[in-house]
Amino acid sequence: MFENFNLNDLKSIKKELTRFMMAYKFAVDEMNTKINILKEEFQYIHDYNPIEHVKSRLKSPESIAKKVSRKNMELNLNSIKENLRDIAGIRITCSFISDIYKVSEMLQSQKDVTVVECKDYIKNPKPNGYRSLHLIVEIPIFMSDREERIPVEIQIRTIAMDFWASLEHKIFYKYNKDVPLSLLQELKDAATSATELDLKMERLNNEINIVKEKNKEDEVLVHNEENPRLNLPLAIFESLVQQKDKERI
Ligand code: 0O2
Repeated sequence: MFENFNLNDLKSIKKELTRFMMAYKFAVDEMNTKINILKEEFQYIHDYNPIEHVKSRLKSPESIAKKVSRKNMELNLNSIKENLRDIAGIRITCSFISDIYKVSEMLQSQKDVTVVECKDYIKNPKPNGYRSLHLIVEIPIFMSDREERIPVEIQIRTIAMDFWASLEHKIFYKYNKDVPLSLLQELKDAATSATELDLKMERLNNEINIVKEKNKEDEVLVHNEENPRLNLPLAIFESLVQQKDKERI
């Protein structure tokens, strides 16, 4: 198949393809680092974690080729980079709808993150009931000889939205995209139930938070083994308190 090609040309194409895919892998790595930092910081500072799970994936070269042909795009790296913005994908699952917007805000406000597109399928669900917040962002990747801005698709959803989307995806493929009408209706009903569950859980969580805030007022601010969040050495803690006192004068 490659007999008409020069070996050096083939080697250079292989190298170009590897570099192309590697840039997306680095973008996923960098996004995962950003998300892990937010997760850890939130846990330490607010004693609470808005992110339940994170999954990431790189589209395989085979799926890229299929999508290029399905969308009638030109099969070259420039066109792929311009038109396929979900080669690097991250899915973040949160417990509550408000957490989705918090996480999205925190990511969007980072200086090196440029938001290219935001689709809010939570405020405007798809007709089949699909809900999720989709962002396409671009982040810079620094390599030995160049900097590239790479697009990453971020899907942020609740556990209930994720449960629904995975099942819908499985059914869609099981029936080879020709799902019986009755099943589509049941899926739509399930999406409504998932929305109701999300809203109910959010309400309950808000009530719990009010009680938590009230209890916090009574929290004893000392070095305390039951409260590792405040596990600062007493001397540092005292010195910081004195400093604050001085600043107030
Ligand atoms: P995969 O394998 O999950 O990546 P485009 O991304 O250009 O093809 P579109 O419609 O503009 O098309 O993008 P959109 O609406 O942002 O959706 C992109 C991704 O969201 C999909 O990726 C799915 O992962 C998910 N998604 C969108 N709609 C649905 C839905 O109705 N059900 C489920 N289960 N997932 C959905 P891909 O490329 O389809 O596949």
